[in-house]
Amino acid sequence: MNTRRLAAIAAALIGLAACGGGGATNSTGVTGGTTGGTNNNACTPGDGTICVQSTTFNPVGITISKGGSVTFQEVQGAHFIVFDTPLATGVSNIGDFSSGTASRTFTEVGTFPYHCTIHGGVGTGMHGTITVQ
Ligand SMILES: [Cu+2]
Repeated sequence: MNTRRLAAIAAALIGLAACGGGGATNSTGVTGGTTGGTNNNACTPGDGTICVQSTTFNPVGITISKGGSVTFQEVQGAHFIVFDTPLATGVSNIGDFSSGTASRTFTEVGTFPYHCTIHGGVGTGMHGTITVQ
């Protein structure tokens, strides 16, 4: 009488789940800031906030009250933001913008256009308008 033995080999597969993305931790103390230029900043457009996205301002047009401020908030990309004519009194260009926020206060009524020199021009491409009433 023969006895057979069977050996069973079990193989286990271990899968590793890789998680991509995720928000960078900003330790600079700048609200919404990132030094990587990646799209990791939540931004709610409107109510005085202009989200600076990869090639657009959101919203393109925004209306605030006289004496109020607008805040540009970085979402993605590196930009250079300048105001066009007519210039609002006391409002300076923002210039290099690739992180954090920048606010400007408008003390006179009017319609004030601006654009990103990297992704747009006067009234074209990455541009926007601030209406003060
Ligand atoms: Cu730009």
